[in-house]
Amino acid sequence: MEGFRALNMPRGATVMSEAVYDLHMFVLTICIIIGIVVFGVMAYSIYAHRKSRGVVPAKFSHSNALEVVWTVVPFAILLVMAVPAVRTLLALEDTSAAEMTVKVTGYQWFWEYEYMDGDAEGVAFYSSLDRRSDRARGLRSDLSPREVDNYLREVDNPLVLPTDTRIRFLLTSNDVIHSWWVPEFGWKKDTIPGFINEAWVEIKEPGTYRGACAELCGRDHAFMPVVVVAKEPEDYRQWVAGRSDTSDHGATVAGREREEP
Ligand SMILES: [Cu+2]
Repeated sequence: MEGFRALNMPRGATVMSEAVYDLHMFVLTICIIIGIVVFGVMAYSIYAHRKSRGVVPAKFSHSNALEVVWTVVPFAILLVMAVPAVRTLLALEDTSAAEMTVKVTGYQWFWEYEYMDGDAEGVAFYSSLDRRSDRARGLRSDLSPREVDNYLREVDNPLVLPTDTRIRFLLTSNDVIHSWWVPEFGWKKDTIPGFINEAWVEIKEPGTYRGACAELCGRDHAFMPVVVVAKEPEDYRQWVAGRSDTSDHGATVAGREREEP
């Protein structure tokens, strides 16, 4: 059963990813019922009305009643799917009533996170590929990717967020288009130079959530993973307290010296 479930879309870890999952299951159920009915009628017709039984085909060519039915019924089914779909889409885009805001900036090839308000205001840091992944990715490296936990899926400074909190993201870029993507959050958003996109999450369970840049952004596109560590609000506050005076904004990127942008 577990293997079978792996074929389905994951539930994700946020309020919206679950809403998206529920919508997906609702529409999928309707599709399966339609599939069973249509193929069932087809199979029955092929079997019951076959030539060898001597069935004589009907000769009529038009039926107003039937045409009305096969127009109105699909239309009604589409409406039944459209209403919850639009409702979910609007909720996904509604970044109002956020309890805190994090600004995400894409760079070639790492991320910057800035906490915009609350206790964490002023906390800002770069998040780049962890050193062991960076070492192992070289062609003639002494370190094998097999020896690295979460190879290419680990960063030096993960984004730390509180659970059960409505968090707004402001997403932009400093050079080319990137895309910030954590599959378990149920969305991905392009980060575009000169534009600010918005999105939001409310993470339900503490844990580590991994993603990646999802927009081909140049040579090291494959080497800018996203790691989010979700903590209980109390643990998050402790992290902020221990963090705010030691912003390592000037850290190096995976071992290489880098200019301050
Ligand atoms: Cu990128």
